[in-house]
Amino acid sequence: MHRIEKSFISEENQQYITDLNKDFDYLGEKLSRSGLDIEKLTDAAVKFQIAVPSWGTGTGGTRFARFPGVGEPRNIFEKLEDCAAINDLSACTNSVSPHFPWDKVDDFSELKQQSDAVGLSWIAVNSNTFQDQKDQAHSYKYGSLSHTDAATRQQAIEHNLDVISYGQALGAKSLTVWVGDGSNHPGQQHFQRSFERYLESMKKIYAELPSDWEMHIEHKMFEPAFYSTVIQDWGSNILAAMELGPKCKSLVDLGHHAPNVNIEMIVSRLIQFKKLGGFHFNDSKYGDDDLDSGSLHPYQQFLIFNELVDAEARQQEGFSPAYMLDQSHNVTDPIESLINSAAEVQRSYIKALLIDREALYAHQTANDAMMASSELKKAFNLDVSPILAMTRYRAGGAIEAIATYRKSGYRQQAAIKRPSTGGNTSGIV
Ligand code: RM4
Ligand code: MN
Ligand code: MN
Repeated sequence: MHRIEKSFISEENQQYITDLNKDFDYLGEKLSRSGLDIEKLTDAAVKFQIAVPSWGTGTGGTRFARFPGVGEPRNIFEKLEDCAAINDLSACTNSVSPHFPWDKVDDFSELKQQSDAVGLSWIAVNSNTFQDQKDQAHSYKYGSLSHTDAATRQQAIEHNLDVISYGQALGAKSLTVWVGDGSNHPGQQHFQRSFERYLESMKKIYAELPSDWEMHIEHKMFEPAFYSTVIQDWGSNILAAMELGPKCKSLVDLGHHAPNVNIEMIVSRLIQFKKLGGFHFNDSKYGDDDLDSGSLHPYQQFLIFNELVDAEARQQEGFSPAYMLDQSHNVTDPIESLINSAAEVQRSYIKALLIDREALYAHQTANDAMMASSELKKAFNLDVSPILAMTRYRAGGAIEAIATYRKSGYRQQAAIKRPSTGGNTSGIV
């Protein structure tokens, strides 16, 4: 397998460790003045893991074009190599979320062996009924699980059941369902009937879910349907999840909301009703742009983690969300974007751990808006980079992950080993 040697990473770390130790000690001293233990924070950061989407390892592209990079992975085995490189450097991405049929192979035990060998596991298998595959009997042009035609719905149901069986072979424990079903013209679709058809189909999938699995529903405001989508918002999402049962939960993709929507409050509601299944982290300015996590709205991401850490601290029942990235990398090397994004999400988590919860609750009770918001800002404004770097170092990753990646020549070697085949099915997400 194409890999970055551990010995190379530790040699590279040597040039940074002296400065890191100084920065870490300084930060530790500063934090201790507020009663915070840097070692505890570092332990928490070591435990924090976020999954990489297999489809994110290739250049995404837009509806207009895709400009592929060199040495892109051409199949799931090569995507797995890239995921291993990301985890070897970042030390916080030890699982992969695959997408079918893009990642379908004949022998899943071989794939499982490869992932075991590089220390990666599989979580959240994704179904795809938003594209037609060749030799497919019924088209998804007018929908899939909610289609007006029963045979098309049945085909979409069976695909989801197939995906569950692939996931079982890989040791995954959840199915994520996102459908592009919706309409482009007012009047095109009967809102209630299409939602009823969707629920009827989903009930059939839910009934076949292995006992230790969860099913996660992902909503999306628009695209490819530009007037209405069947699972448009968190309202439709949680209604469907409640209708389906306790093993069905909502998944929050940050890019799938209307601009200015208060996502952190949605997260709080989902936590309260035991319906938070997980996240697809990314960032966006206009719509589902799938920009790198934290690249534009790091404060929003921090506020989301404020809710998550709060639930963790209160030991909220039924709280165990799955963290995943879901981004489209158009102009960067996907490996670099994924390394950076994972660290940015981890950063939000660590900063949220700095919040003095007792003080915050007291300010909330006293209706002291100024002090309550200052409490959050105090945590957000602290630079926790030394904790992130020390976490990578202690977990065997790279102190300077991007610089080490570039120096390793991984992409240049991939360009030689993986000559372009002209197509990458998972582009344009
Ligand atoms: C969608 C959505 C889903 C992902 C596809 C590829 O916009 O975010 O999570 O399965 O893209
Ligand atoms: Mn998504
Ligand atoms: Mn999306």
